[in-house]
Amino acid sequence: MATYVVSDLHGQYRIFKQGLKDIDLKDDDFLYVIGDVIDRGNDGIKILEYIRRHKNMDLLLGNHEHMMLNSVDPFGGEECRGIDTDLWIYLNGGLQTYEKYLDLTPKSRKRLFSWLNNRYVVKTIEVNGKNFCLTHSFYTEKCVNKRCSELEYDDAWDIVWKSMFREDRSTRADNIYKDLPYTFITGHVPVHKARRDYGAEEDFNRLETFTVGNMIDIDGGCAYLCRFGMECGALFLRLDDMKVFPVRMIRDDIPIMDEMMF
Ligand SMILES: [Mn+2]
Repeated sequence: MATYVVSDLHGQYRIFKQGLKDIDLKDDDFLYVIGDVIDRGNDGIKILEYIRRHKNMDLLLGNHEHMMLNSVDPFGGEECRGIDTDLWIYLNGGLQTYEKYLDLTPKSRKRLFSWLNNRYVVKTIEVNGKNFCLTHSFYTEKCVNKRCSELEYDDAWDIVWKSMFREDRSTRADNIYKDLPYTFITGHVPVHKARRDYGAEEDFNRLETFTVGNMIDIDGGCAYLCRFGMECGALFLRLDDMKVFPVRMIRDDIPIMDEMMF
């Protein structure tokens, strides 16, 4: 019975399936996907549906799912007029996801919306006597183990958008999280960027997790599209023994809308 986490798949279905094969996920294992399944790549809706249908997987929301929830019609209609519509469709690569979403029947759209809206934003778990806090990006006490539907827009926004690996120094991992009794597992900021911003004396183009204090970044940069000489892909992490299973992108994985890079 092992527990795995992965983040920021950004529509890369091949990477997702390859990762499941590599970790050899069993029925009594569990995989947490900690946000940003959709956008940038083309198959986000397909991955969301795959997670929704499997009992040994769950999703925590990322900023991309949060934007989608605040753009599309909660009742399965075709309209996209929520408060995040411009941010999602025009600025964050939501268009191809929205087009795939429209291919679903109204009933399936409504079911997907309601499932998404009932996912956690921050979740604490214990594995092998060790306490982990899973979050797409940020931490506030009031959001711990709360589902998106239970939270105000601004409270969920803080969790999925703010980052411990960027912003100002007051939100940085080595400042305000070090006294909390968890190992934090987050995504949102690709490890290459986090490693560079922290001035790590390493080859920051490697596809490898990045640890600062009690926080581990596992965003392998599926949204980066192998540009700038970086090794991109997904980082599946087994929490039982902290073994990392990297899945590298290849040129064929590059999404069609490649102008949408960040
Ligand atoms: Mn993100």
